[in-house]
Amino acid sequence: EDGHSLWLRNKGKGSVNVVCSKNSPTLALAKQELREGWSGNAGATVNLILKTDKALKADGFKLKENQIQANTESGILYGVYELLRRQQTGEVIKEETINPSYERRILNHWDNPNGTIERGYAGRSIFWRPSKDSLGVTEKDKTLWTEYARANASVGINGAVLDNVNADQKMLTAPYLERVKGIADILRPYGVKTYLSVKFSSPSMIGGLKTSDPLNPEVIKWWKDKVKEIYKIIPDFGGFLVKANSEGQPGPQDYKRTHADGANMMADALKPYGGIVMWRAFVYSTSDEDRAKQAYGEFMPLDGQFRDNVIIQVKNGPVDFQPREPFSPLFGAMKKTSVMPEVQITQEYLGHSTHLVYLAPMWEEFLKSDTYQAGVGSTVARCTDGSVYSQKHTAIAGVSNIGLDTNWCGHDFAQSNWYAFGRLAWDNKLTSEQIADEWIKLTFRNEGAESADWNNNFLKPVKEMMLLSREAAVNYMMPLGLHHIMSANEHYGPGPWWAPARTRKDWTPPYFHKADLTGVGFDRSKTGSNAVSQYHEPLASQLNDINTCPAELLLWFHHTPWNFKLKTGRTLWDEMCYKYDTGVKQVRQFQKTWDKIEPYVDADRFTRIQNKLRAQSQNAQVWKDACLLYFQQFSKMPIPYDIERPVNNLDDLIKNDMKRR
Ligand code: BDP
Repeated sequence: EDGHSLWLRNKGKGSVNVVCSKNSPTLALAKQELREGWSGNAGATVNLILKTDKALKADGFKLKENQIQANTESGILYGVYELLRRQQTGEVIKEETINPSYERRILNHWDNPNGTIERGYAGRSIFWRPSKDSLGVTEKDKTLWTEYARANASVGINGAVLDNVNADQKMLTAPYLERVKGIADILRPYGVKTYLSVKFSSPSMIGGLKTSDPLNPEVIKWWKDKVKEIYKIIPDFGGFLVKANSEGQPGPQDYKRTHADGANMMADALKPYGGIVMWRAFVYSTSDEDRAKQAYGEFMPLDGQFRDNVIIQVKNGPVDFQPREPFSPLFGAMKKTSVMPEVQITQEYLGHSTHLVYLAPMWEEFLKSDTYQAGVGSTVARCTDGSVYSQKHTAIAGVSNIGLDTNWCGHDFAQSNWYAFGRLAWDNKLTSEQIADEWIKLTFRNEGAESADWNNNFLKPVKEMMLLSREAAVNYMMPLGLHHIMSANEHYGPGPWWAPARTRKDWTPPYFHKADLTGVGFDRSKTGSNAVSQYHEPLASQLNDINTCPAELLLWFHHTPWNFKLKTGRTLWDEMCYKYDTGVKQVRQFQKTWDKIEPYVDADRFTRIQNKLRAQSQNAQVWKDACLLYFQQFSKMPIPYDIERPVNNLDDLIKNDMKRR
């Protein structure tokens, strides 16, 4: 059991007649899936009906027990996957109209043309290989890409950006575009569009021009020609993703132009073909300004200046995919511009593919956050899916966690995060509980599993473990609003001490935790950096007041005295100690839970996951010891005596951390 089959392991138990008047590659797949996966009434007939229906969006469908109706072929395919999933998980199948929350549900692959993956923890790229190897598409490539496309389609993902946001100009040269075409041809029948991250300075780097100034006529022409060349070979190409003037990447500001100038220039080139530009708002400079405030500061003045085929892609939090952040204040605030959320599926800051961390609770918390920007109930979900503001295009992106590892994601449970991203992108109102339930059933329930027994002794405890796992990680890594205190560069272990004089301050943990003898935390209140003012009332005031700011974000917004009394009755220092300790205990409990389910799972997956949980336990202990012993130098208070003592020395932890650099 190598985990390669993901959540797609159920073979159908019955026969079915599929009636469909049309044929096409996509419809052929829909029929094949039904025949191979059918576990409804044996001998039943299912009608697949393509028909224009105003109640349905592009990928939506009407579902009945024996019928799927859609406007588009991909709608039919999604209907088939929905029907089969419900059969397999025992969910009711009643007459329903089902539309996706977002028009575009996209994976961002941070894959480099040489086959490495930035922040990838599951092997090398499935799309790209070391440059000494040919770019030719092999049968093996095709098989893998087909499996990849099918997995995506089964959860509703309909787009893939094939290369890193730190883009390589090579990607827009003919040999690479030829391979992109090869990939697109395989993904197409599954309804998955291809997109590319592009380097803003491509015209000067590969086009022989002297500039990449977005207002220069030759540059404009270069992009138009390049786009034409792409659509000639990939007629359904999705568009560009651009990281500009961010972390050293080139951009329009290099030519004293704005983000809008840059994005619009590309949007105009893509417009005739229906392509879009996803322009990232992940920007911050070395200014003394609070890093958490900068994206808002740069993009808000541009609201309303973007073409309607530009979508501003905003990370869920204002800093950078930390275990817990408040939502980025840009959500809901940009009212005249399309905005799309970007979440990170790959666990850059959450234990890579060693820690079991189910991320749906984090995304659910984020999507359900109320921005108040258009009154109560203006959740991030509703502000981005077209419910609150009319947007020409809606989208959501997740930074992929897959690679060439046989089980795709490195950790068998990390597959649940790929699955969950797709499901939430399809329906941003789903609960993480529902998604975990589905995923466990599809991934672990064997043919013979006796229901009540399996439900009580496998499904229930494993689901509980998954649902607790994100909070556990927050507890043992960065509780109470702490953020960005990880070890530098690799972003795996703890590193609250790291602050070499030469390094940009806003890359070092002390910039973010600001621990001193008086307290700990970043003062973003009105008397501090005033980041709170970027939020809408009543949230701004709630966050601004140390007494009403939610405890889980306390140190994000307030430099808090060590002896500050929390609602729990404990001082901040004691609370911090208990949080770290709880995190360690939770992982120890996960180990017990997992050992106990041994009779219900194959030996391969059992052992793999057992080993990973051991490593996670050790790591959690290191996080706890490192952070408590480090912060204790400032709090100068004892670790509450009912808590397990640290087992590592701070000096050793620091020495080991430095050695790894
Ligand atoms: C950070 C990553 C870096 C990415 C950057 C981004 O550490 O590798 O390039 O985000 O999203 O989280 O552009």
